[in-house]
Formats: sequence, structure tokens, C-alpha cells
Amino acid sequence: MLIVHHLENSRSQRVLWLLEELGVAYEVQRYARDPATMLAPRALRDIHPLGKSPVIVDDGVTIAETGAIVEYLIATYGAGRLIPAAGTPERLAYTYWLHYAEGSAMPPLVNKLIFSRIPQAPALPFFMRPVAKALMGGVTKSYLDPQIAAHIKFWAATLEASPYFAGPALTGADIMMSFPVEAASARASLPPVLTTYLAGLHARPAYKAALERGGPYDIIKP
Ligand SMILES: N[C@@H](CCC(=O)N[C@@H](CS)C(=O)NCC(=O)O)C(=O)O
Repeated sequence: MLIVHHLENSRSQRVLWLLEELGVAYEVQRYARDPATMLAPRALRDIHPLGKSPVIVDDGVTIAETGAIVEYLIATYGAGRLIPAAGTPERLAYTYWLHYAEGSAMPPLVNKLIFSRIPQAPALPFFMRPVAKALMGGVTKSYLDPQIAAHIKFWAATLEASPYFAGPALTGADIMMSFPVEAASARASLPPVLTTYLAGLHARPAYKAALERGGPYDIIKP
């Protein structure tokens, strides 16, 4: 049985959703975050050296990194589903968004979350907190927020031109992009085309079934 090593409130929710869309049987091994640091427990390092989620184990093979897992699952169990035909413009768009989600979209969103938490870090002396707050707030306002706004504008323009990121049908690219769009909804403001898109994803029976399997899923806010 395929096992998903799933960290609560995390990117690995996408893997559960994909498995539900594909109708593949799986087992969920759940991990809770440390409430103070939000980090994964050490037990995840026994599965993969980086100790991050998601990780899957299928047929004795361990695979980490969401994009690699999505590619593997669609190639192994998709039978042509959730991926545009090879050689089409949609396939190129699929490849682009699949990599872009973690490679370009997530870094500013993660940085915004980390910067918002630095001023409250337990290790920071109390007299440094106002300085850290001003510094992190300044970088967020002058650099991260404009970066995030540019990404959001780009997604909106894409979804104004086609219903899904890689054309007329849901693909693995949408499953990858769901997390940056959800994270952006908690860390910035989204235009209507993106809130409508997210609502459409959230209404899918497979998305709802994955939430039931994965347990609590609440995007962490700054
Ligand atoms: N690019 C990686 C990111 C993996 C990652 O950072 N996962 C987060 C979950 S949202 C995690 O495990 N965080 C806990 C930690 O870093 O200890 C992927 O998409 O798989």
C-alpha cells in the first residue's frame, strides 16, 4: 500500500488530493507540527534526510518533493489523466506551472511568513524585538509584498485566459498551484478570478475526501 507521510496543515495535502482524484488506495501517516516552531517532528527524518513533508513510499521506493511526487503519481497511475497530451502548448504550460509552484511562487510567500514570526522568536532578546519588527516589516512591505502582488497578477491573467493553469481541464499543474494560491489567500488579497478558481477546486469531491483523510488543514497565517 502506498504510504503518504503527511504533515498537518501543509503542502502534502496536495498529494492526498491527487491520490483521491486518481482513485489510488493509500495510507496516511500523520505528523503534527511543533506548536512553538511549526517545524515537523524529528520522526520525519527517519523517512527522508530533510525531514520535510510530503514524502511518499510506494513499492519500497521513497519519493520526496511535491512536484516529483505529482509527476511520479501521474506517470504511474494517471493513464493519461490530469496531464495534457505530449507536444501540445498545454503540456508545456503544465510543465511550467508544475515547476513554478515550488520554484518561484512559494519562496516569497514562505519568506513573508518567516519574517512575520522573527520578532516573536523565543531566542530574540526582548529589547531587540521592536528593531526586528521594524526591519522585517520594512523588508516585507518594500520587497516581499510587491513580489507577491506581481505573482498574483500573473496568476489572475492566466486564469482570465483559461479556466485552469494549463488549459481547459484540471491537471497536476492546478494541484501544484493550489497551495501557492491558498497561501496567498492567507497572506495577501486575491482578485475575484482567483477566489472563484479556489472555490471551484475546494468544491471537488476528491479535494473534500482528501481533507477528511488528512485531518486539520488551515493555511498558516503571518
Ligand atoms: N519544496 C518542498 C517543500 C517541503 C516543505 O518545506 N514542507 C514543509 C510543509 S509545508 C515542511 O515539511 N515543513 C516543516 C519543517 O520544515 O520542519 C516540497 O514541495 O515538497
